Amino acid sequence: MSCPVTGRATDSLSSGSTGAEPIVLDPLVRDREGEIARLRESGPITRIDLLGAVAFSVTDHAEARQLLTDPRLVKDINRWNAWRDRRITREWPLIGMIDAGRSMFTVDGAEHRRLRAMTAQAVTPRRVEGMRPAIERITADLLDRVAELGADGSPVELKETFALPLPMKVVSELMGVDAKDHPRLHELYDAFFSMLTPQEERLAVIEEMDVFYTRVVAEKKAAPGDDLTSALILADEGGEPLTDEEVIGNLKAMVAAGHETTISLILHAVRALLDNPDQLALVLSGEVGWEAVIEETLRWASPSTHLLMRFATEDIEVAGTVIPEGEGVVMSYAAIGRDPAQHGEDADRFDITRTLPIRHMAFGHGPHICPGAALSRLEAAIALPALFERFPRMALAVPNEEIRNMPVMTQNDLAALPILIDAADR
Ligand code: PLO
Repeated sequence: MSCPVTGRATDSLSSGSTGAEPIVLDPLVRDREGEIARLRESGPITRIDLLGAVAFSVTDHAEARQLLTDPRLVKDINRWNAWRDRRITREWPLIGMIDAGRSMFTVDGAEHRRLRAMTAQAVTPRRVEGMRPAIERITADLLDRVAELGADGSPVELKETFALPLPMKVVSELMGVDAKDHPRLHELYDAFFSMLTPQEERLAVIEEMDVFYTRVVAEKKAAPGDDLTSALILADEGGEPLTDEEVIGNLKAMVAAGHETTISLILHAVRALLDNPDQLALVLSGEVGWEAVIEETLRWASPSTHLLMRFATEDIEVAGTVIPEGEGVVMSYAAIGRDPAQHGEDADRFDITRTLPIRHMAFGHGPHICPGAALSRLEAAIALPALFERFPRMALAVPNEEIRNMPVMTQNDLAALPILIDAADR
């Protein structure tokens, strides 16, 4: 059998790590649970092969926590041996995750603090609370549409109708992106993340995104609005305003992160609850709160599967392994969330009755910890109860086992989630 993306043999895909051989990750994510289990078995630091790029994967909570505050690991792609030696080029399908322009996502240290400060301040828990009315309105409108589509008893695809449009609308209100551009942005992100997209097309998609966001920033410069992009342009705190490239980079990062990850959180929470009716009953009766659902979903079904990538600026010894200078390090959050040393022997089980706070690391840790965490939690805390209050007899329209992941290596992205809004005999 050969891999549809690279044409290389895929026999090793199912066999896992043998001795010093890296674990070859499947670009089509046909067995996500199996892959997480193999990573966990060969952790805490193991080698993975991502479409021809071999990197160190961190699979355990404690080691991840330690490395995420280690200044010897940096985001600068020019510190990667494989990139410097041209073994990895723009032809590599995952390059857009790393070589993504200058933004808070790609720089470190004092520069990073400067790029991140304003954005992070705009999405503190207190500030995002101000977005509640807007999120409630968006949610209610989308639910009206879901109700309409499902009124005759036919299945409704919850990703397309609810989980996908919601985060894009919210992050666009925040950043000042026009609603007419949402359909094209959805297509661009789908093509960007899918490993089935031919690389030539992906590079064109990246180019189109750059052109798009460059235009948004130019428009905001000409006519500033009441949005975070305009605020980033106008900010001159400390006398050092952000450059155009930096504003564009931050805008790109906010929209991409706000969109892709929150879809995943909402869909996986719905799916897990519908697949565990006993747990759903606890939520609907008020015995367990939505916060527990959200935090357990983040732990058990982390939206980020593998976060690419950091690079060792010198040899780093961790848990008896040496990560040599110039090697890449991936945070495998899907595996980290399942660490029994952190979450107990039943870490593989979805269980909303775990004691809060669940100390997961789905938002990362250290200087790059997700600045949008409060916003995504608020979106989920509004969307999920609204959905289940509106459709208390909702059910999966297909068996849980038939729900597939997208062919996306880095994100926990479902292809679709068909539901029945009123299944009398759930
Ligand atoms: C997506 C392409 C953009 O042009 C640049 C970018 C910035 C932030 C990244 C995002 C990309 C991919 C998804 C990421 C996000 C930050 C958080 C999010 C990695 C590369 C997660 C956790 O999945």
